[in-house]
Amino acid sequence: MDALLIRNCHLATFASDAGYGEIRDGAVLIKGERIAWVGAERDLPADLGEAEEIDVDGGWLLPGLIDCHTHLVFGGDRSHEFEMRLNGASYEEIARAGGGIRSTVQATRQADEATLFAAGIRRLHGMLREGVTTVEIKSGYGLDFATERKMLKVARRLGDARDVRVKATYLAAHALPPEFQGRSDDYIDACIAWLEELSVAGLVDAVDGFCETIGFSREQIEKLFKAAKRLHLPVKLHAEQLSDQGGARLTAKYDGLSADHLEWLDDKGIAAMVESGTVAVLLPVAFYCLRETKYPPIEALRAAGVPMAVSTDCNPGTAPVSSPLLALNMACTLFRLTPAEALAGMTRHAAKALGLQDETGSLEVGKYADLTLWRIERPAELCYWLGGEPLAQRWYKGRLVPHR
Ligand code: DI6
Ligand code: FE
Repeated sequence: MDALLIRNCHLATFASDAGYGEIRDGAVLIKGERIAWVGAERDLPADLGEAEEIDVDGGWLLPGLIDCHTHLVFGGDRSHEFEMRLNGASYEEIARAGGGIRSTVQATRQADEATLFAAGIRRLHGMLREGVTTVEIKSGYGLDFATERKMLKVARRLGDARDVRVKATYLAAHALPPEFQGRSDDYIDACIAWLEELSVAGLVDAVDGFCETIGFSREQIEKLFKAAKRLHLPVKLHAEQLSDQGGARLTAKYDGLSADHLEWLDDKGIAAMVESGTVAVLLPVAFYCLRETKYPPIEALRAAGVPMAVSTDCNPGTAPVSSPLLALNMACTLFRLTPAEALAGMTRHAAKALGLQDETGSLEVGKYADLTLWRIERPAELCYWLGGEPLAQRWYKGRLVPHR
């Protein structure tokens, strides 16, 4: 088996729920696709066997970053709505007037697979350049069977085309398409029928929805979650983004992987998430772009011990961004996460938000060797510096892979 020893580095392992899990003057041994040994270099066992060695000159080694909530496959863009908002219209007003998610739906329906793939790969490159080794990609701009399938296929193809793990999430319950106007219950039934077919085709890893006054009710989402459970698919939810709908509680009831956004989350929601082990996914770029003033209850989540993940939410409406490092900065600057919390939120806790906690997200023996090497003096720099391309190398499943 191929063995590789990375030495002369500092490690932020994120091997426990607290802090960076820092090891100065560390080394990592990779065998095949997995981490075989991690620790201080002076403790390296004498009987390592044959291993290729690389000296990385005092760089910092972290787990590969995990962007656990993105909508990176879509047609068109929404810069005109950005302009409308600057002229005074609100996100809800634009949505009600047929803009918002629906305008991206129209553009995504019209785009062929090759166009969606080409646009998706450009955004994916932005993430790889900043150390991403796992990304979740949602459907939800098709809202009909053919286009939802097209989006999920493009997500799978992106994972095949680059050295990155892609998790595909079915988000047909994102908005009501015009052909179902006034018939939202019928639309949920259609979403369930399509889900059955798409999951049999192996295109779905998890099921998501938008539980909101401009999205779907708790009862409608519950019906969808029941169908997901019948198909043995995990669930997650856009919950409490614009109002308190009890979405986090509902997600917890179905042992959801994550509840995401959470600006309006209350104490009952937090208690339910503790009970079910559901991750809180924080999306500070959407908060910033919508100029929200209602903050997610960070201190209460922290006090309750709910794992907090941080993600880009890369989407054309509320988070036109493909920079995970910018999301880390905003998690600190806007939400007052510490850099250690923010980085754990894009490694360890993001893995849990995708059900991958035994596979990736920390530097621990047995996990996939998804690693990033950074030209920094300390990990906090990754949250502090805006831009700057600090990534030196990226390994995916034990292989050194391109990041540009
Ligand atoms: N909440 C969001 O922030 C994204 N979806 C959602 O349910 C925004 C999607 C969009 O505006 O295109
Ligand atoms: Fe989202």
